[in-house]
Formats: sequence, structure tokens, C-alpha cells
Amino acid sequence: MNKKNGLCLSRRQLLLGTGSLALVSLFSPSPIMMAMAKAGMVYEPGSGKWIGTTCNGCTSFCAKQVYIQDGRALHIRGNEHSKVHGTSSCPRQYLALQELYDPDRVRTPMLRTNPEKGRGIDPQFKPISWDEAIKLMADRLMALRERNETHRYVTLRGRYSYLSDLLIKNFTQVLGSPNAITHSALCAEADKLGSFFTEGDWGYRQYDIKDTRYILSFGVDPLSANRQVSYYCSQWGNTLDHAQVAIVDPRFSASAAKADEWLPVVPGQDAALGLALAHQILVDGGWHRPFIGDFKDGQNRFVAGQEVDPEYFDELHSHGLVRWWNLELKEHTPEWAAELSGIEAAQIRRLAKKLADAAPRVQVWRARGVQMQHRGGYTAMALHALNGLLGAIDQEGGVLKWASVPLGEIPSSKKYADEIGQQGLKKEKIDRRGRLEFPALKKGKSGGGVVTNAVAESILTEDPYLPDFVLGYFNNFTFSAPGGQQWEEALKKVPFVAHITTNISEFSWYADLILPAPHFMFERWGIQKTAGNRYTQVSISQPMIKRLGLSVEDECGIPWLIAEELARRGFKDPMRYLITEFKDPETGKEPTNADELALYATKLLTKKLWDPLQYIEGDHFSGWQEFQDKGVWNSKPYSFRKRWSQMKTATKKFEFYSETMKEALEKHAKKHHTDVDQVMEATGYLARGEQAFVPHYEPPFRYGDEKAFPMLFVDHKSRLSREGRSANSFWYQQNLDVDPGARKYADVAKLNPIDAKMLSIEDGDTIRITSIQGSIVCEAALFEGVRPGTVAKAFGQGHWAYGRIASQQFGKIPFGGNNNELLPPVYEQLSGSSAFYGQIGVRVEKV
Ligand SMILES: Nc1nc2c(c(=O)[nH]1)N[C@H]1C(S)=C(S)[C@@H](COP(=O)(O)OP(=O)(O)OC[C@H]3O[C@@H](n4cnc5c(=O)[nH]c(N)nc54)[C@H](O)[C@@H]3O)O[C@H]1N2
Ligand SMILES: Nc1nc2c(c(=O)[nH]1)N[C@H]1C(S)=C(S)[C@@H](COP(=O)(O)OP(=O)(O)OC[C@H]3O[C@@H](n4cnc5c(=O)[nH]c(N)nc54)[C@H](O)[C@@H]3O)O[C@H]1N2
Ligand code: SF4
Ligand SMILES: [Mo]
Repeated sequence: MNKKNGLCLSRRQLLLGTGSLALVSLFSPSPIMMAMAKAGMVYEPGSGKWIGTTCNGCTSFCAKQVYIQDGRALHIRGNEHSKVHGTSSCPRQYLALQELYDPDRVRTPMLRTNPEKGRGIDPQFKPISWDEAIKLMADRLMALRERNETHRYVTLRGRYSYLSDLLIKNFTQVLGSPNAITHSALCAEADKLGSFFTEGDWGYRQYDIKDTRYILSFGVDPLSANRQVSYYCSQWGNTLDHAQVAIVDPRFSASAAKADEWLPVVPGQDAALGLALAHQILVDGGWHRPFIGDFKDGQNRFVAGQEVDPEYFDELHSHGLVRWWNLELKEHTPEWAAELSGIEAAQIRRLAKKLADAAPRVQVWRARGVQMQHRGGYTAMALHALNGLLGAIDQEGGVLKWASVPLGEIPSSKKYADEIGQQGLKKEKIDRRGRLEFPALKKGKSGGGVVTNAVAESILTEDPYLPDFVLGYFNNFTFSAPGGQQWEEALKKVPFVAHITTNISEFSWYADLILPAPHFMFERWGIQKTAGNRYTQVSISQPMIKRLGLSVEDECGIPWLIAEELARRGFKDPMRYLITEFKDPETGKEPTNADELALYATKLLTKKLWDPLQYIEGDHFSGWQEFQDKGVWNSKPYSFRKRWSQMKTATKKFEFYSETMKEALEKHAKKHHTDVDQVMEATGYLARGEQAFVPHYEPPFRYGDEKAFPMLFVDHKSRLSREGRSANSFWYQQNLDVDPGARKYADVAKLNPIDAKMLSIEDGDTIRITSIQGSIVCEAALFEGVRPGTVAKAFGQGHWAYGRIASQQFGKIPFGGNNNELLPPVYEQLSGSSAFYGQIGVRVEKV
């Protein structure tokens, strides 16, 4: 029941909540706009200029144009030159303006004067000059060199542009540290594992929704999150005219509100559903024969419970279908899955039939929510295998790859590292990647990926060692990582922490030095990539207004300033690297300052896109100036079916029996002088023997026993969250009710009225949610759109720092509760990903 309406929310109200009406209120004059009007900066259409850039509000990385007038950014729209999303957008784009003009932004470098670190303890930052700031960093780096301990310099990267490899990877390398730690394992690495070990693609997909007939989404809410929200938002209405949509999610999402079916699955049980669908598709003879092949005599021998002789089957572009059936699928009937997933057997059968009827114009989507789970790696594979079975891979109306684009890389710095540096580079990385329990199998390589959240534990236990200097860039792991509390403790232990940031966030609170950052979208150079609508695009960000305060280009400029200071002290290799490798590709000029370095690096990486002499494919430009003016380059349209039997797997085929996984696991086992069963054991999986090489069912691991923690927690993204960065925006708080079941100016946990009644909780009550990790306080919203027994809550609120709107009392009291204080710091270990989902037991009480 909703106290304010005295009614349960109706379906119509839910639809309104997800629709575009909310956009109207985003345009209502804000205090900033009114102040601008007062100051005579009145918006006169036509007198300003639209400039191309990229939004980094989420991983859609849309190409944008920003309207600049009198040096102010006034308006934002999708970039008309983009073939991916054109002028369309999502509601989050405008929040960037309030991020930019946020009065709480950091304007100058600042130094901590209070040595005591803790939440609620004022760091007593005092402003200092860039000169002083850079000298402090150079002091630390030179001292590490003198002690032959350059590996104790650690960089942590959150959100980024492609230029960030300079600051994070290559500059760290030239300084002699192997510790360039990215946020990828907090983001979505387990997702890539699903497509890599089936079709050899360590990457994300695009979905050809223009021409599809059936969309089955496991947890993805494309109108709110995932990748290319702008494109999917603009096309979804048309898609609903020719396709059916089923959304599997314990939570009624914005996309579920517009779907034909909503399947409120038991959290963590998606693999059961996926495997039963595969079973039923085979039993019904519904696989896509032009991709998979057929029984030699055309007679279907897939009968529940019965083994099949592989000799009878001629496989075409896939590998190991019959082995998968024999090892795993034959027992996985819809009845078996119904018991586990809470979805009725009849509904599973009906769905299997619909998918087969629509194949190959079908697409099975999967969100972080189903894969970033303790045993989610095989779920990722199982759900992706459905796309293979239905022949949807690389097909019109199916599931497409992001095209590879001729984008350059930041040049290697390895040869510039001197002897001291080379010693440092040999040290074990701080995140434990590649240890027996952390295979982190990026692209199949043992230790190829990152284990972001393990760094906090490494610091706390000094295993492999204690870092001396941690430089955080565009990250907020104290807030964004599960078990964020351990980052607070870890950062207290590190002798020197610097943070490059726009706002004093929960990470900055523990920093010794704050370095003001330019806003990614308006104040600096950057490069991003996205895909959709059968195109892959590359767009740039560019400085278009005067940078606020004293911020400098961060991804390129900060390395420049440090290199200058190190050179003054006689350590010249870093500067030699920068001036040798980053010459202006048009004039051949060496960079002479931080801004030039950023410009030349942008030109260098994108050269093959804009230089007519190096033209390869896609949009054709007359030169850099035209590319800069347009702001975006589009690939040629997608080439369908080109990868069939040309995949980057061990067999070149789509693998249901993953020889690629087998190779990777065997290599990792060999490195540790053991076998694959021991790897399974060490990574928390129950599979033994050959089961480890096929998509299979693993029971979800439950954190917290059912008695003490009877409900299951379901985390999700808000439509207005720009990762962890938009909560200090007034427009965010004012429009939060665009999420089904949510409220303005509130941080709500959504409870089913059935559960609420049992717990004597009423709509609007203040509640405490407790897990084995911690407790948070927020507001109860009674909402029928959550599966009974679960509690769903958007990530994004619960800031106690960041600014005066985001927190209740800056530096002390959070506004609402941060979900990550409930989530234990656990992993999907094969990919190194943090596990935010699955079965996280919680107790809910009225306060
Ligand atoms: N519970 C829960 N946790 C999640 C998620 C979730 O869905 N649920 N999502 C996860 C995902 S997918 C991701 S990718 C991570 C993201 O997590 P992080 O990579 O940690 O990124 P943010 O939390 O967005 O924090 C970025 C920080 O950079 C600073 N900053 C803001 N704007 C700028 C800028 O323009 N330039 C610079 N230099 N700095 C800036 C601010 O200090 C800000 O706090 O969070 C993860 N955490
Ligand atoms: N609005 C918005 N969009 C974003 C971002 C943002 O901050 N805000 N961030 C971007 C980033 S960094 C990333 S990595 C992508 C990630 O985008 P996705 O990979 O699509 O992942 P999430 O939305 O984080 O996944 C959470 C979803 O899974 C559902 N879920 C949770 N548990 C389960 C379960 O057990 N089973 C099922 N079936 N569903 C479950 C949740 O209800 C929610 O819908 O999104 C990007 N898009
Ligand atoms: S979908 Fe993401 S990247 Fe695109 S406009 Fe919205 S927030 Fe920005
Ligand atoms: Mo992410």
C-alpha cells in the first residue's frame, strides 16, 4: 500500500513512472538556470554553438552535442552525426550539467592537515598550489626509487576514457610499478566470460532490435541501464510492434513494465531457467539447424533423461552440443527448473516454443545481476549458449559483436623503465590476480584480468605487501565496492593517498592529497566507444569551456606535471617517454605542456579514423578538424555471419563444450601444480570433471542463513544514477520516481505488501536492513513489483560525502543507505569479478 495514494500502484501509474513525462520536469528552471538568467546570461537560441563530445554518465558512452553560449554549457542533445543513437538520449544526460556546475566541486589541490582518518572526522583539508602538490608526489616516488620499492606505488582507476591508459597503465609502468588497477572487476567482467568461453569474444554485445521477433532478458533493463540506453529507448516502441519481450528479474523494472511477460525469478536461479529452456528447445527439435546442424537421419534423439550417441549428429558451426546434452542438459526438465527458479514448468515450455518459433531472430540478454554472483560464471555461459542454440549469433535480429575499430593504443612505455623500474615491474601485482583462487581468466589467460576489490584486503593483510602511495583516479571504491567498509580501513593504513576527483567523495575523505579534476564531458579531452543499431562508433570529449578552478587535464596532464618535476630531479625517463611517443601526428611537434600532450594523445589514438591517407573503413573525414567538429566516427554497417566457424575459440566454432575453457583452466591448474578439480574447489564451484567445461547448474551460494536473514536482497541501478556520481544533483533527487516503485527525495527499499504485512511495516516507514556484512537505514516502499521474499533497492544513495545534496550531513551522515555496506566483499573468482548478486540474505526491521 502506498500511504500517499491510499492505493497500490496501478500498472498505468507504473508506466507513467517509466515514461517521458518525467523529462518535462527535468527542464523546469533550476536555481542555477534562474541565477544565470538574473546575471544576464539569458538563453537566446541561435547565438551559441553546438560542440561535439561524449557523455560518460554510463557505459553507453553516447556521442553528444553541448550548446555553449557565453562560455557556459546550457543544453545537451544526442549527436546527429552518430549512426548508433542519433539525436536521441536518456534522461540522465542533463544531470551532467548539474555535475559540471555543482557548487560543491573541488577547485584547487588540497592537503590533509588532520592525520587522523575516519568517517565523521574532518580531514581539515587546506588549499595548496599545484607546484606543492606535484612536489609531494615526486618526493614519494623518488623515495620509492631510492629504496628499490617502486612497486609500492599503486594506481586505482574507476570510470575513464581510452586516454586513461597513459596515467594508469603506461605512466605507472615507466615509474616501475606493475600496479595499474582498474575498476573492471567491479563493473562487468563476469559478463565477458560468458561470451568468451562460448564464442571467443571478450567483450559486450549489441542487440539488433530493429529486426528481432523475441527478446528474452535475464535482468537487463535496457530502458534504464546496460549499454546503449539512448538507442534502445528510442527504438523500443517500434520493437514492441514486431517482437515479444520477456523480462526475467525478481524486480519489476522499467522494461518489465513494457514487456509481454515478467518472470520474477528466485534470485540466483537464472541458470536453472536457462538450462531448462535449452533442454526443452532440444527436446522440441527447436534448435537452429543452419547454425547447429542436425541428426544425420533427421530424427530427433533428444529425449529427457536419455544419452545421445554423438556419432548420430553432424554439427556445423557449433561444437559439443551432444556432449553438453549428455553431461548436463538431459535431466534439466522444466519441472526441475520450476522447483528452483519459481517459474512454472508450463511457462518455461511456452517460452521455449516461442523462442524456437522466432529463431534465429531472437536475442537472450544478460545483466550483471545474473552473472556477478559467486557462482555466476557458468550462468553467463548457460544463458549465452541459448543464443548459440537458436542461431542468433551474428544474425539479423539477433546478437551482434561490437565491431573492432581502427583505434590506436597509448604507446608502450616498457622500454623507458630503467633498471630500478624493471625490478619493480617483476613484483607480484597487488590484486592477487592469477593466484590459485583468483584465475581472473581475461581472454583465457591465467591472471589476465583484474581483481579490483582484493586490493583492499591485500592492503589490510599486507599480502603481498603494503602500498606506500595510492593514487585514485575517477573512482570511489569506498562507496562503489561491495563491503566498502574494508576500503575505509585499508585507506587508513596506506601512508599516502592522493585522489583525482571533481568532488570530495567517500574515497577522497581518506586521501592525504586531493587533486581537482576537470569534468570529463566538458572540460578535457577523451575518447570513448559504443555500439548499437549495427554500427560501432568512436567519439571524443573535448574541452569547450574554461576549466573550473585550477583543475588540469587528468589522464594526460597529471603525468606531464609529474614527469616535469621528476626530470628536474634528474629522473628523466618518464619525460623522455612522453615527448618521444606523443608527437602531434599532424605537425610532428613534441608536446610542451599538459594541454598539448592531451590534444596530441587524442589525435594519435584516433588518427586512423580521421587521416584520409590512412583511411580503412567507415566515415571518411578530410582531416582532424572535420573529425573534431563532428565529434564522432561511425564504422561501416555490420557484416552478418562473418564469424561463423571463424570465432576466436579453440575450435573456431561456437562451443557448447568449451575447449577454450578447458585449455584455460588446465593452464591455470598446471601453473599451480594441480588439477582442474582443485581449481573448481578453490574458486568455490561445485563442478567436478568435465562439467567444468560446459555451461552447467551451480546452486547459488547463500550469504547469511535463512533463519537470521530470511529475505534476499536485490540490488539494481536507478534510471538516474550516473554510476555513483549523480546523487549531488538536485535534478536527480527531484526526479527519482522515474524508477518503478521509487520516490522523489528518498532512498527506498521496495518490499512486497505480503512481506510488509508479516513484518508489520507500512509504506513510508523507516526500516533497517541487515546482512552478514552490515546494516543500512532507509525508507520502505510497498510495491507489488518485487518477488515476495525479496527486497529490491537501487544503488546510488547513501552518500555521506560527495556534497551537500548527496549526503544528509556532509562528511558525517548519509542520505539513505549505501547498498554496498550490505554486500559482502565476495567474488566470482574465475573472472575476478565482485559478486553483488545471487543470494544475499537480509533481515528487514522497522526502526
Ligand atoms: N551496489 C552496487 N554497487 C555498484 C554497482 C551497482 O550496480 N550496485 N555498479 C558497479 C559498476 S557497474 C561500476 S562501473 C562501479 C563504478 O564505481 P567507480 O568506478 O568507483 O565510479 P563512481 O562510483 O562513479 O565514482 C567515481 C568518482 O570519481 C570522481 N569523479 C566524478 N566525476 C569525475 C570526473 O569527471 N573526473 C574525475 N577525474 N573524477 C570524477 C568522484 O570522486 C566519484 O566518486 O560501481 C559498481 N558498484
Ligand atoms: N541508469 C544507469 N545505467 C547504467 C549505469 C548506471 O549507473 N545507471 N551504469 C552502466 C554500467 S557501469 C554498467 S557496467 C552497465 C551494467 O548493466 P547490466 O549489465 O544490465 O547490469 P545491472 O543493471 O547492474 O544489473 C542489475 C539488474 O539485474 C537484476 N537482478 C539482480 N539479481 C538478479 C537475479 O538473481 N536474477 C535476475 N534475472 N536479475 C537479477 C536487477 O533487478 C537489475 O535489473 O549499466 C550501465 N548503465
Ligand atoms: S545513456 Fe548513458 S551515456 Fe548515454 S546519455 Fe544517458 S547517461 Fe549519458
Ligand atoms: Mo560498470
